Amino acid sequence: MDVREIYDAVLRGDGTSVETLVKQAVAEGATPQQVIAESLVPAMAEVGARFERAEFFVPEMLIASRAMQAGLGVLRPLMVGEQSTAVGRVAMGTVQGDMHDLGKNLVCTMLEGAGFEIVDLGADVAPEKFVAALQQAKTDIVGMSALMTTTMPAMERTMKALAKAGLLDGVKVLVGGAPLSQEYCDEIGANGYAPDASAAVRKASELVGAG
Ligand code: B1M
Repeated sequence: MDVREIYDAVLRGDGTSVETLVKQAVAEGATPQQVIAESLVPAMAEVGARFERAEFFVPEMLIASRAMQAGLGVLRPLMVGEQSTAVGRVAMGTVQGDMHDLGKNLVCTMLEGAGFEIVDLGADVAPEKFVAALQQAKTDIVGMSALMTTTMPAMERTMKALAKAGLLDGVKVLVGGAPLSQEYCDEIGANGYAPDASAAVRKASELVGAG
């Protein structure tokens, strides 16, 4: 099967076809990573490009993202292994004001696949919610995702809230999301930046000393 068919189905926002085609691709020997890298992620990049050209609007972006999520739903069980002892515990959320959660979900799935235990705080996570999550249970890493330049400052606010609550000792902060950079990571005092989900796994392993 041509992975292009999955790409086209995501662009059409046809979740049912995406689900069927992803199952078919896997049955024919494609790896989850291949399907993600060669069809799902490029399709969302094209959705973004069409949005910028005013060919797509928010509803089209939304149905395309649901279609991609349907594909990820098929792949998730194949990527998440059964490990008896966790490599580390990660509390992960998309920062305040930001509803984009596909990338964060993908990072969570890949981390789980690599043996991390995930506490998924969801999207639009206020600094206080990150603080409360860390006060509730010890985590090795706090992961923050931001997809918009306008929500990047929420990462800095969260860093400050964590520092004020005395929670930055013994926990590493990992950040990521399309508009971020290593420079921004350094600027806000986070411990690691990853441009994509595979890099997030490498960086998280490094941060807990397992890399
Ligand atoms: Co929005 N959106 N969106 N959107 N959207 C972007 C981000 C945008 C770049 C589109 C564009 O203009 N080209 C633009 C932001 C511009 C800016 O920076 N200021 C934008 C805008 C403007 C908006 C709205 C304001 C539109 C409006 O209402 N007028 C609005 C904002 C809502 C809000 O958050 N408050 C909005 C809404 C939406 C939808 C709800 C419709 C939908 C999101 C659905 C969802 O996530 N459940 C949506 C979508 C789908 C997109 C695009 C098209 C695709 C994002 C995506 O899911 N990509 C996006 C354009 C684009 O990115 N080209 C766009 C696929 C995903 C797998 O990749 O999220 O980059 P990504 O994650 C990667 C890496 O970034 C990294 O690893 C992931 C996997 O490899 N990564 C991490 C991410 N988090 C990480 C964390 C880590 C490490 C790595 O460690 C912790």
